[in-house]
Amino acid sequence: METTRLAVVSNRLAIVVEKGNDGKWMIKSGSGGLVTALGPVLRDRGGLWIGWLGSNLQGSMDDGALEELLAQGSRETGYSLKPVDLTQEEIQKYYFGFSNEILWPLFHDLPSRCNFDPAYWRVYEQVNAKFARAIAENTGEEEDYVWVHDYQLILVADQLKKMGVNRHTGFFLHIPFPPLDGFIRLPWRFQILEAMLQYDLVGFQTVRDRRNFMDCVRMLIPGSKVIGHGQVARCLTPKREVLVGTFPISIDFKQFAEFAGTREVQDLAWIIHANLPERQLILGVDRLDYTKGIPHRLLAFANALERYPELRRKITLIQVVVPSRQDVPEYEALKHEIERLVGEINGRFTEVGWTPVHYIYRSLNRVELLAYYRTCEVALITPLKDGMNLVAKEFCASSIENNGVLILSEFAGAAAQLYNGALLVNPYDIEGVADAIYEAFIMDGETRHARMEKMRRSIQKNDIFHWVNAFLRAGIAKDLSQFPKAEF
Ligand code: GDG
Repeated sequence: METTRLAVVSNRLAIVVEKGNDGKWMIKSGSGGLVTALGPVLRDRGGLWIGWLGSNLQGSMDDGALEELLAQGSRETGYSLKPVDLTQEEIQKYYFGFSNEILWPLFHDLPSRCNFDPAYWRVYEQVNAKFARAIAENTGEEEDYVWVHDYQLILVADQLKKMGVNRHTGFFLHIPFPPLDGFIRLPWRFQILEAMLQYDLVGFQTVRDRRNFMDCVRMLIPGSKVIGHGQVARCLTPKREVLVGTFPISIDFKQFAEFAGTREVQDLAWIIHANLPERQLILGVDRLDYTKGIPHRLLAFANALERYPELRRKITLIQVVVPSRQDVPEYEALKHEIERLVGEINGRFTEVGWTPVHYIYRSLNRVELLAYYRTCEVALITPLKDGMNLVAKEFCASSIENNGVLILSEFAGAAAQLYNGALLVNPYDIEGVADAIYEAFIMDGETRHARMEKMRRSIQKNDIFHWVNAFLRAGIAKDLSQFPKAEF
C-alpha cells in the first residue's frame, strides 16, 4: 500500500477562531488533550486536520477573511486545516446533545446524567455525514490514511461507505468504553457498535476499554469472536474483520521536561512558592467537568484538614479549573458547587497568613501551567472516570527533580501505567483520599524520588510519538518516518 499522507479528523480543529476585544476575528491554538497530543506529531511532518472551528461562523465572516485566517493557521501549525461548518441546530443537537448529553456521560458510567432525546440522533448522523463528505473531498483512496478521533465522530467510516467512498480508516476513542450493562441502555446501541466496526482499526486507551467493547460485540452481534490477546487483536463478526487495539495516549515528554527547566518557568515557579512559604502545595488541574471529581476532591481535602490537624498551615490546595462547555446549565451548576465548597472550606479553616484553597477559574498559559507543575509538591488527580488523563503525565514529566508525588484515581486510564509510582485512590472514598494526602505529605525524599523516577521513565519510553507509531503500525504497517512531509 502506498499510503503516505496523514489526515486527522476530530470534532474540533487544532485552532479556534474567535472575535477579539477589538471586534476583529483572530485565531488561537485549541486546548484540550487531543491538540496537546497530536499537535507535535503533525507539526513536524505536515498533513491535514479536518474539524469544526468551534463557533458558528456562517454569515458572520466572508470567505476571503476565513481563508486568510486558515492560511495563517496553517503557517503557524505546520499543516493544512480544513474546517467543517456547523449550523446552530447542529451545534446544539450533535455536539451539546448527542455527544455531550448522551455519549459523554454514558461512556463515563454516569447514565443518570444522560438525556436520550431522539431528536439528537438524526442530527448526529447528519453531522457525521458532513465530516465524511469533507474527507471524501480532501483526501484520496490510495495515498491517504484517515485517522478519526473520538466519540463525536463514531459514524464517519460508516457514512463514507454509505457514500461509496473507500478510504483506509482508523478510529481512536479518547474516552472510556463502558461495560456492557451501561452500554446496552443506549437506544442506538446496535447502530453505534456496527458503525465502530466499519473502521479498519479501532483503538482504545486501555485493556479495560477494549474488553468492555469486545463484551458488547460478543453479546450484541451473534456469531462474533476475538482472536488474539496482544496489543492488537482481531475481531471477527459474520460480516467483517476489524483490528482492535489498546494504545494508551501520552505526551511529548521531552518537550515538557525541557520546558520545565527553562528560566521563565523556573522563575515563576519560585515566585509562586515564595508567596506560599513553608508549606507543601497540592495541585489540581481540570477542565470544568463532572467526570473530573472536583467536589469529591474538595471534600477529601477538607476531611484531611479535619482528621490530620498537623496539616493545617502546612498544605495549600491550588485548584485550577479551566472553563469548558460554558452555557450548559449542568456545568454552570457544577461551577457553583465547586465555588460553594471552596468558600466553605476557606471559611472554616483559614487562619492569619494561611488560606487552605487557592481557586483559579481560567485557562493558564503554558508558562504558568508548567510553573505550577514544577513547583507543587503533590498533584491530586481524582477523576471519577477518565480515558487517560494527560495532566497526570504532564505533572510527572515536569517534575524534573523527581520530587513530586502523584495521587491518582484508580479510574483514570493513566493508572494502568503509573500504578507503580503513584498513590492510587478511589475518588469516591473521601477518607481514603484524605489518607493519601497525608501519606504524600509525610513521604520522605528518597521514596518520592524512587516513585517519581519510575513513572518518568515509563512516560519517557511511551511518549506521544510511540503512541502514534504504535497506532499507525497496527493500522497500515507504517510508522511516522514513512510519512514524508506532505502537502494537501
Ligand atoms: C480527553 C479525555 C484523555 C489543562 N489546563 C490547562 C491546559 N490543560 C491541558 C492539559 C492537558 C489537557 O488540557 C487536558 O487533558 P486531559 O487528558 O487531562 O483531559 P480531557 O481534556 O478531558 O481529554 C482524557 C485525553 O482526551 C487525551 O486522549 O487523556 O481522558 O477525557 O494537555 O495540559 N492547558 C493550558 N492551560 C490550562 O489551564 N494551556
